[in-house]
Formats: sequence, C-alpha cells, structure tokens
Amino acid sequence: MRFPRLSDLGDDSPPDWIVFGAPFDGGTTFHPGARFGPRAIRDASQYLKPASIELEVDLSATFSLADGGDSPVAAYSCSDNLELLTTFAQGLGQSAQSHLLALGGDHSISLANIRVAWERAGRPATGLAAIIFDAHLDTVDTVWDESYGHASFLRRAIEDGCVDAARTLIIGVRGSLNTLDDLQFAHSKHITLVPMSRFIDDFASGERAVLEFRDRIGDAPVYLSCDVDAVDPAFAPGTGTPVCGGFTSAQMLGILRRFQGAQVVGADVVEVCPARDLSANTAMLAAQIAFEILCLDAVGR
Ligand SMILES: [Mn+2]
Repeated sequence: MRFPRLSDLGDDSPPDWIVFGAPFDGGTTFHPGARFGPRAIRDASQYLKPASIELEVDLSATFSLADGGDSPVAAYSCSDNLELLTTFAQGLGQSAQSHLLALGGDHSISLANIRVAWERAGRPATGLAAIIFDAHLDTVDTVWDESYGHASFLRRAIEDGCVDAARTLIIGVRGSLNTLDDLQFAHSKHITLVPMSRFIDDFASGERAVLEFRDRIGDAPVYLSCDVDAVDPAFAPGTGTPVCGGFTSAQMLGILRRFQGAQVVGADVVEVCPARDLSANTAMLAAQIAFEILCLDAVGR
C-alpha cells in the first residue's frame, strides 16, 4: 500500500498499525509455498488506496501505518519458528500503541501474533475474543507428532489462555476431517461455529449468527484471523489446503465488514501460496482483506 517502512520512522512516532510478513510454511500439511505469501501480498497491495467506499473511512487520515518487514524464520522447526516470530513481533513499534497485522505464511504463524496481541492488550485473564475465517477448524492436537503446525494454532492459543474459546467464532468451515475429534474439541470448548453449510442453506441466517456474535463480544479486545482458504478455490486458488464450496470474494469481504467498529487488537491474513496462484487473484484478495481489517478498526476511532 506504499506506506512507509517502520525502519524509516523515528522511535518517537510509533505507528498505530504495523503490517509485517511471516514467511514460514513449515507447518503446512499439503501444498507448501506460503513462505512466499508476504512478498506476493505486498506486490498486490500496490494498487490499494487508503480510503474505503463501503466504510467511508480514510486510513491515512485515521492511523499511522508502517511496514515492519519480514520476521526471521526457523524453516525446519515449527516451535523454534514460533519463538523467533514472537520475539520479532514483540519488538515491533511500541507495545502500548502499535497493533500488529501479520501476513503469512501458513496458519501456524498466527499463534505468535496472537500471543503478542494478548500481551499488548494487557494480558487479559479471560484471553482475547477471536474471529476466524477458515475452511478448517485448526483445532487438531498433533499432526505427524507436531503440535505447532498450521492445523493446530487455535487449539494451542486456547490452551495458552491467549484466546477465549467461549468467545471464539469460526466462519466458513466445511468439508472433510481426519477425525471428528477436532469438531468435538470445538464443541466441548463452546466455540461458536458458523459453518459454510449455514450460509448455503440460508445466507441471511449465517449473517445473523455473525452479527449476534459481534454484539455478544461488544467492545472486548478481539483477534481477527483470515485464512484465505475460507474463500472458494474458484476465487482463491493460491492456497495450500483448498476446500471446494467456500465463499465468493464478495461474500468474504461483505461478512468481514460486519465487524466494523470491533476492537481489533491484532490480525493476520494467512495461507497465500503464490506458486498455485497463477492469476494472482489470491494475493490480490489477501491484500484487500488486510485493507478491510484496518478499515474495521478505523471505523471505531
Ligand atoms: Mn487455517
């Protein structure tokens, strides 16, 4: 979006939002390549302008924004990578002021950004509320003996106490599972699921469920995670674990805007895999999603 680099700003002017890349895909279970996502999303973001027609906000008039660059990675270890990424994110901007928007990378990177968002929100004992767009539950315990892969980030964030399961919403889940245990975990923790099937059966009913959740969390600090595989592979083919039968791009952006004014204290857009994104549609959508997330918070300021 042509905002300045964080390194070009003085220490006395910490940005309100810092966008940074997390170029790691070692937590991927299927097609790898999301490590190149931040580069592709930045490239696609060149065409984005700072003002929103739909939400009637101008980011450049509301916020200071900067690009924090890319985190270092530990390409062969999900857990080592999380530690590197957490330390990098902790050092970005000023913790009392600067919110962080991470560009993945696979979904495993979200756990680090959630931890830092929770710290910056004052370590609320209840954990943060969470809004997650995803085709998958990401509540898997372990895959190939790995606890920190991209299918487990939400389960770990809940176990860590950084996310409050009872105030967590997952939008767009669908398709197949290795085991129903993942779904059972979500139910047992009272996660709110608005599966894709609900939108297909009755779109307005799905939207109502989303609005009910928004009203329930009120002005509580909330983390917003957008896995581009929530969108149908017809619109967002460039992703590592695509699942047919998802949202159109327009539906995804429309639902996202329902959260305008929410107290978003951290966010990410993950799972863009440029090698499978021959049209660059997915990177373009991811850039737009990141813009919309910033607009959601701008509405509330
Ligand atoms: Mn995911």
